[in-house]
Amino acid sequence: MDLGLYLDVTISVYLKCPNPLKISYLKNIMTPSRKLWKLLFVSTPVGALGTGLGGGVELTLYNVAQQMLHRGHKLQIVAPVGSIWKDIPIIQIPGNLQTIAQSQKRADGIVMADNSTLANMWDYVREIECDYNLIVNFAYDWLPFYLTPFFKKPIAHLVSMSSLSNAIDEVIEKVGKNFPHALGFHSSYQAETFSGSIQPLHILSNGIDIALYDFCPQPKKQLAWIGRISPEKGLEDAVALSRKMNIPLKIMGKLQDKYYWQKICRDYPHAPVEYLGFLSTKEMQKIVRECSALLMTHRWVEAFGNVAIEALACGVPIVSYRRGGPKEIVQDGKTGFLVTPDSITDLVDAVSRLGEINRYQCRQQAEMEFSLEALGNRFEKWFETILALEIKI
Ligand code: HBI
Repeated sequence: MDLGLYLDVTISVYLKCPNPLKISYLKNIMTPSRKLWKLLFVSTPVGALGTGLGGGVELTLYNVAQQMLHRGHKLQIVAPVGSIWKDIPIIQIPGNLQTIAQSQKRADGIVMADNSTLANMWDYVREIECDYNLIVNFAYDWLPFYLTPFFKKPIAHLVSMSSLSNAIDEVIEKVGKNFPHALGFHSSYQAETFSGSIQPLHILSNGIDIALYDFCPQPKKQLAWIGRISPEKGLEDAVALSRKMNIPLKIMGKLQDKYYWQKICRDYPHAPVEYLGFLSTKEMQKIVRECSALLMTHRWVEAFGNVAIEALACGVPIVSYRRGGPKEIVQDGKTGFLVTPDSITDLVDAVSRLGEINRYQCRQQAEMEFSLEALGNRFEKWFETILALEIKI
C-alpha cells in the first residue's frame, strides 16, 4: 500500500466521517515533506516554443514544466527568442536556430551556425547554473551532451529521438558511461538504438492532459493518420490501405516534405484521403475521436509516438507497425494491433478486426499510464535519483 493510500485510510478511520478537505489537509501535514528543487529546463534550439517547430519535445517540455510547478518546485526555462508560454517563465535567447537533426545524414559531422542559438543558450546556462539544483536538457544536439562534464551542476538529458547520427550517438554513449542516470528515454526500443551498454535505463514514456481529449464510443467509418509528412513516417502505406479498403483517411500534421506528398498524390490519385493541415490539439482531437482507428506506418524507430496516446485518450484504437515506441504503447489485441512492419496486407487484416477492440479500454489505458500525473511521477522519480546521488552524475 503506498503512503498516500495508507494516509487516506488512516485519516478516514480517524475522522470517522471522512471529510475530503480535512483528509487532504491532514495528509499534507502528515506526509513527510518532499524536497523542493530549483530546476533549469533548456529547450530544443530548432524553434521558438509555441510555434510547433520543436515538434513533440515542445509538448513534453510544457507538460513536465507544468507538473514540476504544480508539485511546488521552482522552475526556469531557457529557450530561443520568440518562445512565449502564458503561465511559465521563459528566458529567451537570440541567435540562429539549429538545423533539425532528421535532415542530416548519419555520417555527417556536427553543424553549428554562426551566432548559434544553441551555443548562446548554453553560454547563458553556464552563467546561472549555480542558482539551480538540476539542469534538464531537452535538445537532441551534440553540444549539451558534450558539455556535461564541464558544468558544476548535474545535467539530466531527455533523449527525444532514436539514433540518427554517429557523432550524437558517440557523445550520448559517453555521457551514459560517465554519468549514470543522466540519460532519460521515451521507450526501451528507442534506448536500444544507441549502444546497449547504457545502464541504468530511465524510461519516461510520455504523457498528455487527458482532459483535453473527449471519448467517442461510436466512430465513423474513417481512419486517421497524424504526423510530420516526411518519408520516415511512411504515409504512403496508410494511403495505399485507404485506397485498397476504400475507407476515408483523415491526414493531419505538418507538411515537411512537399515533394514526398506530391508523389503520394500522384501515385494514389483515387484514394479517398483528405489532408487537413497541422491542427491544434483541440481541432485534431475533434477529428480523431470519430475515427475507427489511428494508423501508424512509420519507417524509422519512433522514439515514442505521442499521437498514439492522444488517440487512445479519445478511445481510438491504434493499428501500428511493430516498430519502436508504439510497441510499448499498444496492448496488442486489446487497445489496437501491432503488425509486421511495412506489410500493407497485415495493416488491412488488422483494420478488418477493429470490431474486436473495446474503445473504453483504450481510454482507460490513457488515463492509467499516460496522464500528466503519471508523467510527472516518472520525471520526479528520475530527478530524485540524480539529486539523491549528491555527486555529479
Ligand atoms: N533537431 N537538431 C535538432 N535538435 C532538436 O532538439 C530536435 C531536432 N529535431 C526534432 C526535435 N528536436 C523534436 O521535434 C523531437 O521531439 C523529435
